[in-house]
Amino acid sequence: MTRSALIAAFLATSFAGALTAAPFIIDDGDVGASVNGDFYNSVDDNDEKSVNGDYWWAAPNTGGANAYYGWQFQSVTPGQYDVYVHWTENRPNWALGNNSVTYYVVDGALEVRGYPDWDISPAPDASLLDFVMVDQSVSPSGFEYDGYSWFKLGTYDFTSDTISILLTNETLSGSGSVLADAAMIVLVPEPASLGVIGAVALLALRRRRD
Ligand SMILES: [Ca+2]
Ligand SMILES: [Ca+2]
Repeated sequence: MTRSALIAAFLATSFAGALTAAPFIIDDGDVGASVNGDFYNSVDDNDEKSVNGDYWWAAPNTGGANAYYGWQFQSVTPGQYDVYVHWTENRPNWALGNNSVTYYVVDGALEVRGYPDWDISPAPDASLLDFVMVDQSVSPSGFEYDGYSWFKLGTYDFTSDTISILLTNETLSGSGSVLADAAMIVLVPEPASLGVIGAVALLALRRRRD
């Protein structure tokens, strides 16, 4: 094998490695999705472009009614992940999105509590990594996957095997709806694994020279 062929093989292997990190998506209603409080289910009837044609909406909690939506990715390989969310892009006028919606990123599980709490919160042994305020009055953007536009909340190191996203209807401003649709995680390939592949390629190259 020539040096250039080895490099080509190395690049192909690295690229294949990157491709194995397929995104995981949890849509509303899927296993791992949970809802509590005053969220209401809706289906696309006006080309809203929600994932799988459905979504949930809640009025902002200024009226006092709380709403919670959670997405839990379970049995994942701990590591670094890019975390994305999608909300409904086009909505009937009565359900315009709110401009101050907060998503919470949690390393660990969520606790879905019934009477008398009716809420969803990070489990006692989970860690809150971040909270990100987004403007749901405009369409999500930044990353295209599976025919949908996604908004990246961030890149985080997860030490547990459960990655959770929590959305509530607590907002700072705006009268529009809080929209719950889908969440997506993408494993970031470890530089170390690429280093191992490179070392193997170098060893093979050295062997050819010996
Ligand atoms: Ca669904
Ligand atoms: Ca959906």
